[in-house]
Amino acid sequence: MSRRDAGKVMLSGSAGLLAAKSVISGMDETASTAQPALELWYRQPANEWTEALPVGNGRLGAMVMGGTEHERIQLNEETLWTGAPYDPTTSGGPEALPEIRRLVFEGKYLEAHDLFGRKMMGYPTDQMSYQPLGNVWLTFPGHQRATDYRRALDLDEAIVRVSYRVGDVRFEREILSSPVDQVVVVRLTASKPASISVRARISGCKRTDYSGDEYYTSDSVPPDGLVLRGHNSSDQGVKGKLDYQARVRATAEGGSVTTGYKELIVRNSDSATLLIAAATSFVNAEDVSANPEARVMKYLAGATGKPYSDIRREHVAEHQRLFRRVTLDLGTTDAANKPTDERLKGFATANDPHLATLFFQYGRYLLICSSRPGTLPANLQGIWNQDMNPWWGSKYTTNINLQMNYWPAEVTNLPECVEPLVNMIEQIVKPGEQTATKTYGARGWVLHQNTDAWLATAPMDGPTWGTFSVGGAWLCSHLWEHYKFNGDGEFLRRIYPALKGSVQFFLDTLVEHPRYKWLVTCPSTSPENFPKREGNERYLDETTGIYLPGTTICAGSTIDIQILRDLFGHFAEASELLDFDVELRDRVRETARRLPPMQVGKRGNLQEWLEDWEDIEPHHRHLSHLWGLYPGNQISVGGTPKLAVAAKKAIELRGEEGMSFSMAWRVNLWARLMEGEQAHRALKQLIASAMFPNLFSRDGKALQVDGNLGGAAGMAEMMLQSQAGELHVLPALPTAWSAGCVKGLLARGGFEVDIAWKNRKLTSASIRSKLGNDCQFRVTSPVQVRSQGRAVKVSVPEPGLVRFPTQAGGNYEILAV
Ligand code: FUC
Repeated sequence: MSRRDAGKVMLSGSAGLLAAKSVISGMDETASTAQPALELWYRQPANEWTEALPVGNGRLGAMVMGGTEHERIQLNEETLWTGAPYDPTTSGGPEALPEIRRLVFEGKYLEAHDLFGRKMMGYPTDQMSYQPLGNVWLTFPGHQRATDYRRALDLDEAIVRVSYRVGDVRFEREILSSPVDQVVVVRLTASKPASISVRARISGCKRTDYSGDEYYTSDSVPPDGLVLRGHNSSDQGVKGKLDYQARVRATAEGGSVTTGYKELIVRNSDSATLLIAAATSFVNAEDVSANPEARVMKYLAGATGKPYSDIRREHVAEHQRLFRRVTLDLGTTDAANKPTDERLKGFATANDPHLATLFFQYGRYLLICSSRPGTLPANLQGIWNQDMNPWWGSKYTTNINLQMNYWPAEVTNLPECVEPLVNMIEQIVKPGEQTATKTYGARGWVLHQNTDAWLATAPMDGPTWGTFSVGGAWLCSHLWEHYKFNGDGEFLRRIYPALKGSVQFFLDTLVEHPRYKWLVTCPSTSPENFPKREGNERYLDETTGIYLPGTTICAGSTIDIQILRDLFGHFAEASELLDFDVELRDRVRETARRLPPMQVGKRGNLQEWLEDWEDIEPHHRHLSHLWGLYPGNQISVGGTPKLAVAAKKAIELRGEEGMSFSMAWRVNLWARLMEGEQAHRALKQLIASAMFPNLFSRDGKALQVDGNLGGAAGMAEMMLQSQAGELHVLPALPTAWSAGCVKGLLARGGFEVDIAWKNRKLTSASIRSKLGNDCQFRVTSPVQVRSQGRAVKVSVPEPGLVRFPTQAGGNYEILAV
């Protein structure tokens, strides 16, 4: 199907119609040059996994290397983790807690650290790891000498395409992971009949290090298939209880399909289609009783006999239903004609605004491909992982990374993609209650700094990391944000118990600080950052056996308090809206008043801790104390100018470099400070220095998808903000994006917004009101508001703000006059 044909598929939805214009024709009101296709492309196959191109349907992921003679398609199924349902929560915490607190308040941090490690830490100390499923290997005899090679990932169709020439025959390969048919499909075509010959094998993965009691077997399934059967790995004493299976089935037009020893053989066909299905026995975090074979056979039965053109069409339509809601044009230069790896190499010095556009849309693509309704949330690597022992276990790290994955979801018009996160939060309340009771003697629920597919909630990794007790409270802010965007009262009712349970935990565990008299979390930490304190030196941590620069343990870190201020505020508002729990609401408001204020330190910085400690590592990757600026909204240039200055200072003290999630966070922070140039510098730094050739963001050596997703969110934040009860368009526009157009961003209060600008000035905005709320719109120069051809009467509540009523379903044009 050509690009133009694909466009027809999506013309059914109204949002799609809008989007179609600029994507299909490449034209736009403001852009002078036609936009190139939204694709990552290369002139050579991938050598490394971090050059391969990802597809995914939320559950089933594949990385395509694109070799000509030997193709490797690396597979993931998102529920394949090590271990089995387990609860690492230990008992004995409540008895030790008063002593741990006393030690912290007396400044005996190392003693407090060790006691926390002995009495409150979960066991095993680490959680379970996300696993690769296997590989499909394709051999195309005689294809080693290919010419005219091209490998591309089309973001608009969610298809990887590999094409090349051997002799006078042009070969093309398409690979997709269909959310409709729940299979990965490999389609092989050639320009000459009878040219497709391929041998396929499938293999699983083995751990080469410890705890290797996992196994797999592979075999052919005559007359047309392969099967992989396997069992997952035990991990740190948690016995593996997951079975998995994958199957490949081939159909071909012309020629023959047969099987050999562990091989599937297609000979002399005109074209061929391989269907790859996979599943595990995972049902949920408590249940692993599903039958993977039954699941796989069902997926295969559904897709077998369906023409590839139908599978493809339905796949593309379902992808575009989400993907095409937002279009972006920041202008295009000649650099856009180069392959993606070359563009990346030159990006630090090049003028290539279209690469930023591509990066933005890639972020949206990766979220769509790794988090769809009914799936697990996107983990540290989304769903793409080839390692049995991946960095950080490829888990759900809840002291920034999981949350950052969802930063772009609302504003870039992918609210459905949040559903897996909402679901996880609902599910995690139960184990979180166990941990609250057994570890703290408290009501409600708690989640610390990490979780996994089994929803472990205990403190983990050692006291330096595990004293972060607001991971769950932070997740609750995502529930609230989802409500702010969709205004759905039913949804508010649905999430209320999770908010309430989180609130209850902190009502029971906040303690009065003996010196300051504020209510504080204790023990606490500011994620992973070691303050300079007397006695903080090289220290052998007895829980993990590793040397640390002292301990991070403290009372009432700034991030804890910021998160709790929001949690309490959101809960109080929710209980008011739903008319629930009047007494509890009063108590929560009273408690919120006793939280510490944010403080400014001696360097003019927003303090990271209650005390004005400096950091052992001043350029530390986490920016936790800036939570109140972004993702929170407790610091703003207009509302709290002194704190905004202190926040700016705090960002500056962290320096201008860092790995991907750190740079992505900076983009959002600078955007909130309305510093477009700084936001753009951070974005350039992120793209130029923290990306693999396949545009996967990296934390040191490994993929971490948070940098992609947080970066995309930051770009949206530069173009539209709505956290202050008003639409603020172009709040942080850099000179590099002097003209442009974005369509389909979402704002809190139920608005969908298109914005066009020239010379860094708004030319027009178009607002679709979904809920009929009044719209407040921030302006820097006079505008006219029109709807259905008529002027709309506006009021001016304060200089720089216009306000007008809207009707649900109404369209409003804002025109610069
Ligand atoms: C936090 C970060 C690390 C990494 C890990 C997954 O611990 O500090 O850099 O991102 O999460």
